[in-house]
Amino acid sequence: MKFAFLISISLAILIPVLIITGSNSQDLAGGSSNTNIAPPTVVDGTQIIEIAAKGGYSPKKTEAKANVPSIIQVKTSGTFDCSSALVIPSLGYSVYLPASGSTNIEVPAQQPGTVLRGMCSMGMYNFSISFS
Ligand SMILES: [Cu+2]
Repeated sequence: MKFAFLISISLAILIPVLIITGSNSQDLAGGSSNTNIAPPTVVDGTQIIEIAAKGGYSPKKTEAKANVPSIIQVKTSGTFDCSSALVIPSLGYSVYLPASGSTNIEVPAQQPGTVLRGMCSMGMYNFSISFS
């Protein structure tokens, strides 16, 4: 419990910093004004990559670390459009996201230079995560 408390304290300090430092790159990547999506962070050896899904995906481009197992956390909030039908072809993964919530997708460590692409089932919306 004490550990969890320390984590939440450090997150409370870290998250505003991450949002401030990440805001420039997110704007360049097409903007994500509606959600508080943090850039990838490594927690206990696992990289957390946040993606928002609603009327498309944001950020559209994410830079992540290679050679670390990752969890893509897809956040939905009143998502009733087709971005809730998510496919990641190279992982053979597809899911119907809940209208609101957070869905974890486990991704094994990726080689440097790998670009993981996700899209709605119709291929209309997409995002990419570049590992280096
Ligand atoms: Cu679609």
